[in-house]
Amino acid sequence: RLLFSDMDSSLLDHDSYDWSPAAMWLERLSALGVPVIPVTSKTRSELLTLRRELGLEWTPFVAENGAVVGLPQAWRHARSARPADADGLVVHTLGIDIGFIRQRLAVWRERLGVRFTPMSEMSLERLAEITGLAEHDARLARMREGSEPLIWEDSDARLAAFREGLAGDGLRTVQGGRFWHVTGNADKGDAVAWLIARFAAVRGVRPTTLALGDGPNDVSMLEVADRAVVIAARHGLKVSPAQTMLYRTRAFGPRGWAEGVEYWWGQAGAEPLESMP
Ligand code: 2M8
Ligand code: MG
Repeated sequence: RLLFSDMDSSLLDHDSYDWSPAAMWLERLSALGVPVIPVTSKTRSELLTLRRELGLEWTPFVAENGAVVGLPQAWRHARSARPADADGLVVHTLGIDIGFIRQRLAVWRERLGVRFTPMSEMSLERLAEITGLAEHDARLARMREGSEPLIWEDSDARLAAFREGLAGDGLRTVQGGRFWHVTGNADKGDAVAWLIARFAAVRGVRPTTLALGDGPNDVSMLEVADRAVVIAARHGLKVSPAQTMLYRTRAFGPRGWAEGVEYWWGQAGAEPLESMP
């Protein structure tokens, strides 16, 4: 089995970034060898720290909404010639270079005369204030490789024109809890499908998969998994995946996360972990 999970407002509390209500499940899944795979808007730099704290150094991760995938040793093809980096990871970039994204953002800002602030133009203090991250963590959030978050400061109608313009450049815009994220042609769903195929190729079996998320940027990932959980959130954004095996939690954040895993894989769930071969 594989579990794919969004981080912000899902496994991590929206404001405090705490995950203690989900800690029991994390320990249990680790003990059973079920990989919990972070699939997030966060950067590779943020994840290198976070996965250590979560005890997930042995699992792959998807950063920047699908633009960056990190693979630990066990997930690599035996004949792969690609060398691991200093963290023991092989990193695949499925998206587009950040330089191109920033260049096109500047072009569309000029052309349409729209107002927005990309993360790269925010001071560290401002970013820390908006996100509630400590300055050290805000610095890691700014180390983007394949996606640019921005705060939209203009009308909805102009947002539609802006998104259309970017789409013509092959760029996508997805909505997270606080930011709009501009990415290349890879989304969370593409990255998760890629990882499922990789697992099947390396292990020779198709895994049973569960995905959990709270935002519009999670929909593509929820649709790729066998079972899905939409975690309740205060943002009120529409999250409606075309996925029939879907559970919506009552609790928010990490409490909702534990509720969702319990629903599908708990003792009274559809596929209890006890039944694992
Ligand atoms: C950003 O991502 C979240 C995802 O929902 C958002 O859009 O609100 C990213 O910049 C990420 O790198 C950062 O850690 C996070 C902090 O809340 O915000
Ligand atoms: Mg989220």
